[in-house]
Amino acid sequence: MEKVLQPFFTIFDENRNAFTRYSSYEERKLSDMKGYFANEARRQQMEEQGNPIVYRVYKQDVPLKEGELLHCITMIEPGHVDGEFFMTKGHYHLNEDCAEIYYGQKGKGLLLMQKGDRTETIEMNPGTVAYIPAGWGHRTVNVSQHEPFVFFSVWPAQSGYNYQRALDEPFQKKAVVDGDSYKLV
Ligand code: PAN
Ligand code: ZN
Repeated sequence: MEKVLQPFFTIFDENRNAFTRYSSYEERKLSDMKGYFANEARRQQMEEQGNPIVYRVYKQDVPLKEGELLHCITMIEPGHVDGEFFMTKGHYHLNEDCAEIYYGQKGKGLLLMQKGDRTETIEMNPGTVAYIPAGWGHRTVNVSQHEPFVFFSVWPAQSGYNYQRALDEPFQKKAVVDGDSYKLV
């Protein structure tokens, strides 16, 4: 008999910026992000001088089959590499029929999306609900130098990830420090 997935819930812990319970945790340090920032020499230097965590992901695992929904919380630390803000690697979904929703919880971020030569940017504040249509590559950036950017994501369990494509077709827009704010270049 097929195993029945039990209903479950968790709670967003405001102090830890994480779910109270989660089935998997991943962190990405600067050492995991070779080649992602424009100034690779500076990234390497920062790796050697402490290798800070860039972002953390707290995920609820479900069976990877059509109909189920994956969801997670991402927390991007404040910081930058030679002016380029800390960000996620970014990816496309292997299954190009799979969309995704991001919900801003804390801090200030940008959602960078692209499809072919089209780019779109959505500023993410607490309460922003952003829709990433199927087929668009997506990356998030923390554009605060002082506080973490935290958001919730939910997407179809059969989406899969394609990180290589985001390297082959790099995100065209970069968010860089501009005084106490940011600008896109
Ligand atoms: C998000 C991302 C998460 C981390 O849950 O996976 O924010 O970013 P990277 O996967 O690019 O490292 C999502 O888009 N899931 O599909
Ligand atoms: Zn995604």
